[in-house]
Amino acid sequence: MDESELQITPTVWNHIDFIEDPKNFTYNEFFSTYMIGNAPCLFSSKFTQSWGSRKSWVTSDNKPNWHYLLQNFGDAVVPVANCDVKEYNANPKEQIPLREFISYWREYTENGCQSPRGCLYLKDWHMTREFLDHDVYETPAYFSSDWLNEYWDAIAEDDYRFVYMGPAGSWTPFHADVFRSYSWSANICGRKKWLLFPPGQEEYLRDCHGCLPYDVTSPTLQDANLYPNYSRCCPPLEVIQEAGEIIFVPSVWHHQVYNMEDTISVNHNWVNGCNVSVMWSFLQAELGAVQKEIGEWKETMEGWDRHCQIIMKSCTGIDYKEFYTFLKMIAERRIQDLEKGPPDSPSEGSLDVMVPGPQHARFDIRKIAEVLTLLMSNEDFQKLDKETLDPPPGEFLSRLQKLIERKSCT
Ligand SMILES: O=C(O)CCC(=O)C(=O)O
Ligand SMILES: [Fe+2]
Repeated sequence: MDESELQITPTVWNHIDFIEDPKNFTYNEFFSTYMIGNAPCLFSSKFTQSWGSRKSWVTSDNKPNWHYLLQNFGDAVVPVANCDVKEYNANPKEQIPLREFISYWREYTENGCQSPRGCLYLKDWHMTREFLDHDVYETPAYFSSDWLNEYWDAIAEDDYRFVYMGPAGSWTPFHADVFRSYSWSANICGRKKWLLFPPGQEEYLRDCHGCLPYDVTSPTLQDANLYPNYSRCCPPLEVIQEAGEIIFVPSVWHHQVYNMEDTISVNHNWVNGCNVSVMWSFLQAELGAVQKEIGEWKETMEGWDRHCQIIMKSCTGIDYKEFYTFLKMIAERRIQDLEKGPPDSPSEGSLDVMVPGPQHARFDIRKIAEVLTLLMSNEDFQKLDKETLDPPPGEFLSRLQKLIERKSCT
């Protein structure tokens, strides 16, 4: 599956599957129907019932437990966006203590959702990284094949695990997720409204300059001079997510999100063998955009290709060399897992287990070999300084291919 294949998924979605019972929903089902199928779904609150945060962060009337949050995390400095101010299709952010955000929030609510500071939204707080020993939530096993967090945890640089907290009316503008990853998002308390567009529909939402909108509900989209293809766009899939429920947002599904009441959520972005080729398509598009931007210097600037990679890294968070390192690290870890010994779990021959096992490791290796093959045939990748790629990609790929033949990965 790559981005071009995603374009031909059905366009009209007016329904989201609701997964009611954890006992009747296997990893295999999630893997094949939702991750491979790149289709959204909504998990019932039974899936989050045992989480510490569902108890201690919420009062008996289902509101945020200010007292608990202040006592445990009040001094933490958190990123806060102003939903009333638009800055390049996003909202400007500031860093303030959680204590200050909560006192703002309480005042905002008491004043009928008004404040001279505007509507503030705490978002993208790397809370679990800061408070490792707190019982907040457990990542459901369905989302456990997560190469992004596995890689960034290992190099101890970053992670893609976030906490969001916002009053009724706070919202997230139209976007698709980082690296075109999957996302799961669970409401600890409160409700959200999601407007979801299947891959490809965003092309009809571009304005006459080719830019995507900030707010897909804005009446300006009806102006055919400004948004010439808007009338061809299907209506969004609208999903109301209740307290405790988890939404799965597939790759490249653009979305806009509203908090309908005081809401706290946790979310992870993740990539694995099912969508890594989508990430690779995205990285090529990002490099293409950089190359276009500084195209006029191509003939005169020494090391133009190297500069494009540097700019890409600073805008996108990753360059081609790091993407190779990322694939290599995940593959090496899977090889190690397989070498640890003969498979001892009943998972052999089946993906119908809750923890990724040997079958999954082999699937991962096969997918990495596929993307590595694409990477090696890419002109811009071929231009990278080979000395810095260790082991050389050709050598690494043939090692993977030998392993695949030997283990006859399916
Ligand atoms: O909850 C929000 O405001 C945005 C969340 C989001 O965009 C995501 O989980 O991908
Ligand atoms: Fe998102």
